Amino acid sequence: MGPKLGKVERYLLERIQGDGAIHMTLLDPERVSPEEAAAIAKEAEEAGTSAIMVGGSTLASTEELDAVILAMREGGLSVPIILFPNNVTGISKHADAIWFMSLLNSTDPYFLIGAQVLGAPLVRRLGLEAIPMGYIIIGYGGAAGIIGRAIPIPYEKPEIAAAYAMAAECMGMRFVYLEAGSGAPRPVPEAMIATVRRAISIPLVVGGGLRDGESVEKAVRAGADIVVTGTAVEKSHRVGDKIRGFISAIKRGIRARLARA
Ligand code: 1GP
Repeated sequence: MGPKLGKVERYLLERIQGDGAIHMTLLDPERVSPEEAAAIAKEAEEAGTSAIMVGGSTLASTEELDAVILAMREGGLSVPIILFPNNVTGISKHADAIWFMSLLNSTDPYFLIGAQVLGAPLVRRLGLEAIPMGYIIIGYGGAAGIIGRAIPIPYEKPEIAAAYAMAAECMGMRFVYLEAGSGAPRPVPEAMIATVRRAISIPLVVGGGLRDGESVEKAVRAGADIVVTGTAVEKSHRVGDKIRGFISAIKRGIRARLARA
């Protein structure tokens, strides 16, 4: 008997199966106002993004988080809103689900299990769907790496990233996220994505520093099932065009993957 999957997780798996790989839009309540978030999310949904992730490495205000999510809801969003928490303050009752994650290469037990212990009773009480995920910081790492006290895995050590990903799968986590850090000058390298992809059978999420179609295509070609973009979308004046560009890149990446198989 397998685990009973929630609605959002089933939806993600179905979309990955149907499209080959999917795009998610990340919005940070410290970088966008509720009004901006609502407008970006709506445009992103119309352009084909599969879900909106909400969170940020230094987010401290649950009020700001709630306001952003409520504004998106009022805008009539139909794709799921998934929390991407940096801490217990990243939990909102207005979301559809939460990436219930452990920062596997943190040196601080708080980010491995401490915050999760504090947050789990609230997640349960609110009835939030928890999607277990192993979170691994790569290379640059950005604010997530510093706040999470990670020892980032060097870009040229894919086998170490694969070992972490295998450990995540062996521990029962159902997604693995390779995170180069928001705004990373260099995204997770293709060779690392490919090595991790071969090492696990659960879906692989890749994010950090993906700012153009070419980097998204490469990530998907190498084996990413979900690509996450935050900065590129937040900074764009034409969100719809930007996301459509990413989705075309995903399709090219899938075609290249299939052609190789
Ligand atoms: C950060 O992976 C995400 O947590 C997104 O990074 O802002 O560089 O797109 P960007």
